Amino acid sequence: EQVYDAASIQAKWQAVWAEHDPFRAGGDEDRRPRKYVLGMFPYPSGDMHMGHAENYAYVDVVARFWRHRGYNVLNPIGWDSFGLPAENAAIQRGADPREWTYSNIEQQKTSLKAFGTSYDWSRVLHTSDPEYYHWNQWLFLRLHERGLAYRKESPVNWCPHDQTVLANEQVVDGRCERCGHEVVKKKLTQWYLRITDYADRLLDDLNQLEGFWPQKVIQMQRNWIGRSVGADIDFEIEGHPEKVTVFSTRPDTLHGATFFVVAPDSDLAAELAAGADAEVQARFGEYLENVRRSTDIERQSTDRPKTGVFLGRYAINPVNGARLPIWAADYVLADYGHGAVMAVPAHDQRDLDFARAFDLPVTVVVDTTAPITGAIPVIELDDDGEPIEPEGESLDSIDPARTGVALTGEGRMINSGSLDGLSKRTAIARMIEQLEAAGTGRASKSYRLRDWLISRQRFWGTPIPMLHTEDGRIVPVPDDQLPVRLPSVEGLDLTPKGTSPLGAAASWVETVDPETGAAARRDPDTMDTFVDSSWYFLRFLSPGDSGEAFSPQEASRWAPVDSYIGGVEHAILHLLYARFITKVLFDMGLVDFTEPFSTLINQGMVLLGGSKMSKSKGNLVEFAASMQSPGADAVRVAIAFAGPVEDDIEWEDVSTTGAQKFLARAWRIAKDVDSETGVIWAEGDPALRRVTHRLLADAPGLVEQTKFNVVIARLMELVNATRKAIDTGAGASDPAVREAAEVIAMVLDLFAPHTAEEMWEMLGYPPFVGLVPWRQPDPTLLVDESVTAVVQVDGKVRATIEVPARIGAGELEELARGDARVVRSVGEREIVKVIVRAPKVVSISTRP
Ligand code: ANZ
Repeated sequence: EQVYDAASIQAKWQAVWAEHDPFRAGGDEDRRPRKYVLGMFPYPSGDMHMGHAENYAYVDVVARFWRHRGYNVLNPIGWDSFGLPAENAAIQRGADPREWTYSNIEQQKTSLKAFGTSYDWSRVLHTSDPEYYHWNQWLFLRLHERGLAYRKESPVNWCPHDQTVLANEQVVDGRCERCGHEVVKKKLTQWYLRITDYADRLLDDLNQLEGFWPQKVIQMQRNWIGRSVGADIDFEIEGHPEKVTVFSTRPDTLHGATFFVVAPDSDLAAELAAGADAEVQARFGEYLENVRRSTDIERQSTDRPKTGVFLGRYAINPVNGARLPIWAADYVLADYGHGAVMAVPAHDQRDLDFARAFDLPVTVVVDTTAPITGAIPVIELDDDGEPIEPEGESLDSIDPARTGVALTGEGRMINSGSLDGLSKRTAIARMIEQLEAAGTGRASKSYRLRDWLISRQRFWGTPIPMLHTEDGRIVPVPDDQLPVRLPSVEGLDLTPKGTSPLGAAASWVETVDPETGAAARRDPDTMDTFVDSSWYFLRFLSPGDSGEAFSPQEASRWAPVDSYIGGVEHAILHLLYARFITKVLFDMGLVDFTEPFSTLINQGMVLLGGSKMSKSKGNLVEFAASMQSPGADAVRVAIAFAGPVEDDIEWEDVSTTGAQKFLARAWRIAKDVDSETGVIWAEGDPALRRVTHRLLADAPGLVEQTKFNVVIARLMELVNATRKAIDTGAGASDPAVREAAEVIAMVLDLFAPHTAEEMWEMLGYPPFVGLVPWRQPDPTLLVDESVTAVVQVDGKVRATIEVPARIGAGELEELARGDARVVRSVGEREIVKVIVRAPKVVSISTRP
């Protein structure tokens, strides 16, 4: 007896697919509508594990689904092959990062093919190929021309272990995202991309993604951009030539400002301290030393005792001339707003904590006990349900100076001159008007988002295509001299030293200014790899094109990506950068859309023993090994069946044995059915046909909602019903059994493509089941089963009616009242009561 042999089925179909390449996207001549399905491309940093498998399995479900639905599907794959993981691994092994990277890519390609993925393999790209990074350099030059790439010296996040600069996003809880070492600040001159110019658009355009991206990701993007609306207010400083501006979201509270705080690590703090006496200078210097050692996270922590130094200087409140003592305190950050705040301790908790720590005055300017018109009063009830008279809460009883709790709620302005009596909202607007009229302030916005630092002092990345001339100019490498290729690694020491290893490649670094012919040096830094991944989805549309980064025509045909699938770890950085670059390309007229990814699907993580699978934790279930046993299809089914896509999967709870049994059961159905095609479905058993057609009707919606596990559950239901029909019902020759077997093969293709192809062949069809159009469900088979409802009038059965089993009470009542027999029996009498127990009984009572 022939048995289900996963390994040989897998090998057989992979060879057929490799030969015929059936999943290549259609070209210009293809008239079908298009879908662009993309999985976040992998790093070639070693062997792949079940976390990767999960991603590729889901991507393949979506790609295969749209093919069945009649779309011309583009589902490409490439490698994000520059970057630190490869470089570090190369350093540890003393290998050439190039050789190491490309051999990993080969290994991963083999694994992905063994997984039965339906990629268009003709479009593979590697970001570390000069053919690719050529266009990173091109992109950099375009950004530079538009003033969006610039250099500045600033304190940067520096990982002393990896000896490299990190973007804010790569610092997690004050530590290096890659190696976990504590990050310190260091001053360097670096290249930045001006993403802050796009802050408003990056924020506002999130609205169009609502409902298409996970809400969590949209919120993370919003928080990361962090737009605050308020005012800039200018303060005179005694004995200081220039005014100092602060940003405040609460300009209404300006009369309540009782002191002034500057970030200790700001230039302003240094200037103010320099003008103070020797003792202040000494104390400030000591304080600054301590501050330098703490991270931004620590500084913003609310439960940390407030520290600070009085600088012996005063700021003048522009509305009332009050003298506000100036302090340097680390809860104010140098790089947010203007690095200085007006402190309003009555209404800001951080300011209040500080005021209480240093005995500074607290002035209440918003009476939060005063009712605001339009606000709905909250009336509390006592145990007897009687309203409790409000305590008559007085401003005194909630005095922040005593309670330690700042008054941040709604209320009416007091102690604020002409603002008195106004609500917070009106007062904010009024104060901004007054400041603008007096020329001492203006409406303003602040953002948490910072410009994107892209310089890396590492070898394995895209060289920045700029030259430093002998006379101190910085000039671009001309387009026709791109790509600036990485030199050979030979003779270079890659161990991190804080300067780029490329600087030591003398014959590479030393060149000439293309305009003057004078000596010049190449910029030795390489680009953050997030530059590479910010536009790769466009390169897939015309890979290998040596004349341009991507074809705008192809982009307008295929892009934006319809379904983008990947891990939530990329919720901020990668997506934000890709959105930014897309908007720049839009402004350049190269793409006709402003958001790169129309739908985003985030899969959960695969855990082993409760923690994320990762090489560093050594808890990998290796991908390549699992392809041998239990096999690709079983792994894919088990993953998709393990739970909702967005949930984490505990690998120990995943049953590949269960999946194998299910696949064998499905396969056996195809084996038992005659290989005779072309039977007349309508002659088949209607009960089984109903199960089949309900799956055909429901699965598309379920797949679109990424409820893959439910689709598998429904497939299992159909497999069981079909087996029952074969063994104890209509028998294997019933057309309904054959129909069910065909539908099982087609839907199973989403999850277990090898088994599905095998079934399809056993059912007598030529390949490829992956390209078979979705069968239309027969609407007559989707109608519910019917039941007989009884209608009584005054206790006597007057009618029976056939109704759908799932009929609602209202609908049933309407049918009953409209039935001719019921109408006759009610006659002229008045109906006083109708009791409905859907779907079985309607009982009508009447009176004369
Ligand atoms: C006066 C005030 C009164 C404030 C009040 C708040 C409440 P978000 O919402 O995060 O943007 N601030 C401004 N620059 C700062 C900096 N560099 N470091 C730390 N704090 C800073 O916060 C804006 C508020 O944070 C600003 O509004 C300012 O305090 C403070 F009842 O001004 B506010």
